[in-house]
Parts: sequence; structure tokens; C-alpha cells
Amino acid sequence: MAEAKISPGKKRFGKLLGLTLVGLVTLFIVFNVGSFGGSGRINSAPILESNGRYKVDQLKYPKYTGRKEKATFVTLARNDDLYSLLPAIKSVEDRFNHKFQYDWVFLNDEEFTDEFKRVTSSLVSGTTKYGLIPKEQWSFPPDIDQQRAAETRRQMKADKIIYGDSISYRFMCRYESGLFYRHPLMQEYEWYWRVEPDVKLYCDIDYDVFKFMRENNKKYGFTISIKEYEATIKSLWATTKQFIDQHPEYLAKNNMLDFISDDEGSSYNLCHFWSNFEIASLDLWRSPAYSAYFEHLDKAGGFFYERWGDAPVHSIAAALFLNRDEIHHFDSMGYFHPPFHACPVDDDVRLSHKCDCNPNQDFTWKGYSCTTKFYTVNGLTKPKNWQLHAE
Ligand SMILES: Nc1nc2c(ncn2[C@@H]2O[C@H](COP(=O)(O)OP(=O)(O)O)[C@@H](O)[C@H]2O)c(=O)[nH]1
Ligand SMILES: [Mg+2]
Repeated sequence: MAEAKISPGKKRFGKLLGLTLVGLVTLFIVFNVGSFGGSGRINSAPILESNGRYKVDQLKYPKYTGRKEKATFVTLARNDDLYSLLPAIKSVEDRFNHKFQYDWVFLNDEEFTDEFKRVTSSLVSGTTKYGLIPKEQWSFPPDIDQQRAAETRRQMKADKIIYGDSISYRFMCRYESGLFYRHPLMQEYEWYWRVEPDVKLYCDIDYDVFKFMRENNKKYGFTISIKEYEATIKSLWATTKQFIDQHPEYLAKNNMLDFISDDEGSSYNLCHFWSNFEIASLDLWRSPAYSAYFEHLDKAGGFFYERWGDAPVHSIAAALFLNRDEIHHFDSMGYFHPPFHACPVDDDVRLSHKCDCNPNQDFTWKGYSCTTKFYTVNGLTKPKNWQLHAE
């Protein structure tokens, strides 16, 4: 095949063409780099609308249309708690609630601010409701001896007992023990899940926990159990025994006394479910047994003459008035409330639920937790490797 020949004139033209092309390419690159790096313009810049707001595409989860339980989240909080509450809500929404879109009731002893309502409602996928606690439920009952209550606070402060000198903490414990479920906003519900500021869920929950509770005849669910500070509940057990003596009919046949007492009821072993997390039946607290129990405790005055917490009060009631198989340990959620972590120690459970926690920080099987006892007294199978996390 004949070689194509290029004459000297054509060569010069070719060089010129080549140089022009290189120049054009260089200009193109410079122009484009300038438009990204230099001016910072990007192709998909948000559009500024005439009202001064950016137009954004809102990604919404499809509305959940399956059957839902009559259930709600419930959070007692101050306006000041807003920004420590937000990550807790976000975690619960991301791990669970965006799939089912349950309502969320917020309760406060003061009116919630617009900021609190605006920001929390932007995070919750269900309907949010904001309730004010009636003054008479957030104050001293009239028969409380103020001097005696003040003396307790002084002494507990001297003894460095946590929240020992706080009046509002006592109102909170009394309200969470016996009053929150009576709030008008709670009346339409049968189930609740309590959420507090600063908590976190570590694992994905892909099923409807409220449906699980109903279908499996569970009435009270917990993640962490622990021992109470004895100094805060010195007379709680004696007051409880008095009540049971008066009302033996309220004891469940297959109750779980062996979880809360190591000597068949002579004394309380301080074990309780940590109530900053609760998934439970509202009917449990609305029952004649619990209503009478709370009234008995309230009359005794221990919320103010000592510092009875809602956790031991609820736990003792659940252990005595429920059958043991109505109490459930949520073992695969992962949960954190400062300073304790519940993190599934079984690799299969942790990885399949996409948990983002460190099993070496798990509290569940440690000596100060009562969950090992819960498994033992109920004949439940502990997860493999639990002993590696017991020290
Ligand atoms: N509205 C209101 N909520 C409170 C008050 N004190 C505590 N709480 C709420 O009650 C719950 C328990 O209080 P927290 O400070 O977390 O107690 P801790 O978990 O025992 O250390 C949280 O949901 C708080 O937001 C109060 O004075 N007013
Ligand atoms: Mg808390």
C-alpha cells in the first residue's frame, strides 16, 4: 500500500492545527477547573426561591399502612432537655420508629416552648403531642410533713446521695411511678415506650415491638437491670409487705418474687429494671392492684421522706403482680443510658442487627447487673459467651 506523503507546507499546517488543539484543550480544562474549584459553583446548586428559602427535595418514608397497636412513645422532659433529647429521638426513629410511625407524647411540668415543639416534631415520624402536667400532680401532696421532708433532703445531701436534696427529682419519681399514665393524652393508648434524654439504641429493630408484646402476652419489657441505692428506699420493702399482707389477692400466681428477694420475701435484694427504658402495658399501671399499691406507697410518704425511685416501685409491682412470663428482656436492641451500655455479646445477634456498640462495654452480665439472675430464676438460656463478659 502506498505510503501517504505529506508535503512541507502541509506539515506546517498540521503543526499549527496541533498547537491550536492543545491550546483549546488547555483553555477548556482551565475554564472547567475554574468553575468548580475557583468560583465554588456546582452543577446541582440548590435553587434560592423568591421567599429567600432554598428549595429542597424532601425525602419522605412511605406512610406505614399496616395494622398498628394503640401505642405511643412517652417522654417527660424540661424545655432545657431539648438538645440532649434530640439524638435520643433520632436514634429511636432511625433504628425503629420510621418503619412504624408511632405517636410520641411529651409531658412537662411547664408549657413546652415553640422551639421544643417545632424541633422535636421535625424528628418524629408519628404524630407528636405535648401535654402539661397539672400542678397538683407536680407538688407535695397536702399530707406531707414539710419539715420531715426537708430534714431528709438535708441529711441525704450531707450523705452525698445522688439527687438526695432535689425536690423536682422527687416530683419526677412520683409522677413516673403513679401518674404519667393518667394524663389525658395517654388515655387512648394501651402501650408505651419511655424514652429519656441522652439515651441511644444500638441495634436495628425490624419488627413491631408493641405487636410483639401483645401477641406474646408480655406486659413489661426492659433492657438493663441493676441494684438500687439502699439509702434511697430504706422502708420501701416494709411498706410493700404491709400492702401484700392487706391484699394477698393481688399477688400473681406465678409471680417473680425470687428475682427481687433472695430470702423468700423477708428482704428486698435491690434488683430493679432500669426504668429510663420501659416498653410496657398501660393497663398494668391502671389495674386495681397497681392503683391500690401506688396509693398505699404515696400515703406512706416515702417519695419525700426518703427518695423512692420509680424504677424500684415499678419493678417490685411488675415482679409481684405479673406472672413471670409476662416480663420480657429485650436482648437484641442494644441500649445506652449514661453510664451503662447494653450491647449484645453474641456476635451473630450483634452483626445481624447492625449494632454499633462495643460488646466489651456491655453491662448486662456484670456482677452489679441483675439480668443474670433474671435468666437464672426464669430458666432462660443465656447467650453464648456471656461468661466472657461477666467480669
Ligand atoms: N418536666 C420535667 N422533667 C424532668 C424533671 N426532672 C427530670 N425530668 C425528666 O425525667 C426523666 C428522668 O430524669 P433524669 O435527669 O434523666 O434522671 P436520671 O436518669 O435518674 O439521672 C428525664 O426524662 C428528664 O427529662 C423536671 O423537673 N421537669
Ligand atoms: Mg435519665
